[in-house]
Order: sequence, then C-alpha cells, then structure tokens
Amino acid sequence: MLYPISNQRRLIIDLNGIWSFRLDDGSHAEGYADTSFFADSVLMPVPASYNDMKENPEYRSHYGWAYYRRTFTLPAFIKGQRTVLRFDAVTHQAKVYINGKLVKEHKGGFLPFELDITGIVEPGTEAELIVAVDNKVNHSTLPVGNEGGTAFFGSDNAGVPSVEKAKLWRRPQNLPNFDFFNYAGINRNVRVYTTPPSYISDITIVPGIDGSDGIVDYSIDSVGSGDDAITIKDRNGKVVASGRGSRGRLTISDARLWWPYPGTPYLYTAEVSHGEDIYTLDFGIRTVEVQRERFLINGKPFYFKGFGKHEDSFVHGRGFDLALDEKDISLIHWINANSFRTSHYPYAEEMYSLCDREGIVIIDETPAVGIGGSSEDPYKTFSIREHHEEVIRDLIARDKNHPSVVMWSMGNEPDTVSFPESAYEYWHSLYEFTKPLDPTGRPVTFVCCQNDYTKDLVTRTMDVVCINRYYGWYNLSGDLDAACYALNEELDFWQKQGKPVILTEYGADTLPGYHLTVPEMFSEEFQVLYYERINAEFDKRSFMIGEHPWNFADFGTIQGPMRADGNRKGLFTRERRPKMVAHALRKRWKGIPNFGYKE
Ligand code: BDP
Repeated sequence: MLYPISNQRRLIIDLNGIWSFRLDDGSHAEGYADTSFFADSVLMPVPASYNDMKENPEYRSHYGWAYYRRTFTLPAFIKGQRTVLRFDAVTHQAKVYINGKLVKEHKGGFLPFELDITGIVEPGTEAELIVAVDNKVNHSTLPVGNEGGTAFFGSDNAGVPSVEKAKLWRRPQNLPNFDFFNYAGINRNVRVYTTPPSYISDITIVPGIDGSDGIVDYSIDSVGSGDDAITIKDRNGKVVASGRGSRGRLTISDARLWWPYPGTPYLYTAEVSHGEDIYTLDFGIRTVEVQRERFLINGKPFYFKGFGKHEDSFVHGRGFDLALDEKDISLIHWINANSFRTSHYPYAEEMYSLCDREGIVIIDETPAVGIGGSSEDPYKTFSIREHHEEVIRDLIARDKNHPSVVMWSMGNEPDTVSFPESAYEYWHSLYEFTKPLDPTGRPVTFVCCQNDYTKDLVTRTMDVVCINRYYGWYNLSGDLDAACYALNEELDFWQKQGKPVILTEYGADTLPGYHLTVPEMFSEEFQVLYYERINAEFDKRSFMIGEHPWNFADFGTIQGPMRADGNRKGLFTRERRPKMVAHALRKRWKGIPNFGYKE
C-alpha cells in the first residue's frame, strides 16, 4: 500500500486533531454510531493512545470498545477526484461509520487500512465520522491475550479457591500475553487523500547490483486507463534512467549504493506516472543475502549492533510521535548502533522513511507475539493462522520498498517446544508462505524464546537464527559465571547448525541511579557487567552476527509483581536519558565496524 503524498496531482486533507471520545460501558451498545451518543463525551487527541490521557483509571485499564467522533468537510474544489480515507493504525480493531453508516471494518492494530469514499462523502458538504475501536486481545488476535486468564508475568495463586472465585466475579480484564502495555486507540494519522480517477495503486522496486551498475526492476500497478512511465533521479535531481510501460528493467550506470550509517544511505527518487496521476518514491540500491553463516549487505558481511525497541512514551502511549522517532534515531547514532527490530509489531511508516534516510537497518516484525503460554497446543486451539497470513501480506506490501528493511520477522517468542511438531508445521509453512511474497527475497525469520533448544525443530530452519536469551537474569539470576557457562553450552549447539545467529534480546532490569560497589541485579553496575560478560562470550563465535540488547529504552507494561514502573531493561530511561550502560556500549560499538567485524 502506498503512503499518502501530496503533489501536483494529489492532495492530503488532515483529520488529526481533537475528536470527541467515549468509552463503552461494556455493552458495545448499538446506538454509539449516533451523534446523540456523544452528547456526554470528552475530548481526545488523534493520533495518540487514549489510556494515559485522563487522570482516571477507567481510561488506563479500559478493556473493550471505545468511540471517537468528528465532522469534516472536503473542499468543494476536489470534486471529480478520487477520494480515499486512510487510517495508518487503529489498535486493535476498528469499525468506521460515515453519516451513521458502517463503511469499513478492520482487524489488526499496527497496519494501515483505507477506503474509497468518493461516492460516500460529497465534497463541500459536512460529513460525520465515527470510529469504534476495540482493544481486546485473546486467542484469535495478534498480539495474543488471555481473556479470563492470567496476564503475562501475572501470579494469580492458581488453585486458591477464593482467588479463582474472584477471577470469575471481576469484570473483564485487560490481560495481554505479552510484556508491553496494551495501549489502544487511533494511534496513528488519519487522513483523506485524493488521486485522479485513473490512478497508481502500487509500485514495486526490486534493486540489484551488476558490477558498478545499479539495476532497477520496477512494476507499476494502476486502475483506469493511461500510459505508465518512470523516471529515476539522483539526489541532485539529475535523470539517471527512465522507462515506459508498467513493468521493466532500468540500469543506472555507476550507481551509488545504499549503505548503513556511517556509510552513505544514498537514495534515488522514482517519479512514476500513470495517465494524469503522479507518485514519487525514494528507494535505495542495495542487496541483502544470507550466505552460510554470514548476512551480506551489498555483498559484505554485516554485523547487527542495536536493540529491540518499542513505540512507547509518556502521554502518547503508542501514539505516533515524529519528534520522538527522530530523537531515537539521533540516540541510535550517538550510541554507535546500526539497527533495531520493530519488536513486537510494525511501526509507523514515517519511522521506516526516516531510517531509509538516516541509514538505520531494520528487522521488520509482525504483531505475532504471545503465541503460547497455555497448557494446550496453541497451534491447534488459537484461531490465528488466517489473520497471521493477512498481517504478513499487508506488512510486506507496505514496507517492501524500504532499503532500511533487511529481514522479516514473522513473530516473537512463540512456544516451539511444548508441541514441537505442531510448532514446526505452523512456522515452517508460514515461512514458505512468506518467502515468495517479497519480490526482493529478503531473509525471513522469527524470534525464538529461551527454551529447550534441542527440542525446537523450527528455529534452526530459518534463514537467520534469532534467539532471545536471559542467562543471568530470569535464570541463574545474578550469577554471571554460571550464565556464561550456560550460554556457551547453548552456543556450541548453534555452532553446529551452520546458520548465522543474532542475539535478538538479552538484558537486565536496571534502576537508574541505583549504584553498588559490588554489582548485584537492578544496579547500573550489574547492567554494565552483564553486557561485558555476555558480549565477551559471543565475540569468540564467528557465526554470531549481531547483538540486540533488550531494550533501547524503558517502557510501559501492565502492572504486576514483576514490573515496577514498567520494564526497566532500557539502555536509556523512558525519557531517553542514558543509563551507565549506554556509555559502555557506545564505547564498545565504536570499535565494531558495520562490515567485516568477524572476518
Ligand atoms: C522477552 C520478550 C519481551 C520482554 C522481555 C523481558 O520478548 O517482550 O519484554 O522478554 O522479559 O520474553 O524483559
């Protein structure tokens, strides 16, 4: 899906701002799509999560539907143009009403959806827009929730009769099966954009390298009649290649490649036309390939230095915040990192465009987190497969042209060992489903949980083995000698698989300002020592091609006995101040080049 742009043929009308808002009382009552329902409403900014916006626990812990309303008038002068209403992300489920009529439903909280409103909203006439938003997570959603059960990291004294009775008595709870706060609402931009009646519906750029030339295989999808053409310009606006027709191959002689920072993330611009419509897209010439135990970018062995992140901040929750995204990239440069994983869901499109321009490498992840955690086989009892495929299809369709994206992660920490055969069937067939969807053939993986890796049949079959490991934290707690011993035991196993391995998560909760002379858990000194010790171990292993500490910054989670003010494993605090460890890793990563580190 193309990102909305404004140019000589297309116009964007911004529907962000202050909307009217009401929480559902638990009944998801019919009648909410009626104007009078909003007589008793509060004001709510869009985009933002609603949870932290009011000083009232009802908003923070709300579980179920909530309703947004606003009116808008499209300018009369756009008459005759095709008009599209686009939501960049509504978390997790949406029903859209225009003038009281249901016009669109969408499931999934982290990817865009749109609808053609040309015949529905008359330019020059006021229209009413109501969006119903559901934040429920259960065994049919991604991410997964535990309706009626226990929250991730919850300890509910299972078996205590009074507790069991209380669980039945209390009202429905927001019980995610994942370790980040279930922020909800209209989390990203809402816009109307126009196109001419015949329009470009999609563009695919497949870059390649041939000696010093850049190869661009392009395809233009369109609706309605008109001739297709493409012109490629360099950064100075000079035309370097051009073609006609909806598909073709172009050659850019002596092309400049896209390199991760501090290399130059060089971008070309494709100006595409179909009849009257024009769309402009920035892209990079770069290749990605896994060869034996190496991950090659432009043919050179790349080393991942970075983190798992979250879209998370005070006030906004998971709401889109361009300033925060750019600040985070500035910190990524400062700490000498080169990459991150969009744990545990696709991020806002603007972040990928920033990373294209700033030379940051992305592992792009779906919201498939929390698949497991019950005594039953999740692959037989959760109804997620169809939705999972849809999410992967939409993710690749959205992000395929970004040079920053180098690998797809189908999900995070599913159960792969309780029911190893079903896990294999599910994930390996999903891998085979995913591979051909990306015309550029990026590597495909999923991120595996700490488990009995000898029983796990599927992680070893991925293009890159991605493992989350908490030796010295959740197990062998505080004993870093034993942690290193155990890690080495496991690395001996992975060494035999002949695949590149990334440590996609490892870390220690750390309270900023808590200092000790003898490092113990939660102190800043322990966090520094933890990374020193673990890093020293996998520095010895050439197949370990990347390190992603967990997490970039502290982040909000559900309340519970394991979390004080959220997850504190950040290298930075939630307000983006460096912990001691950020300085230590900055120094380490300065000495690790992007390419050829273990050659
Ligand atoms: C892993 C999860 C991540 C958690 C992290 C932790 O992938 O979402 O936040 O551990 O416990 O299980 O800090």
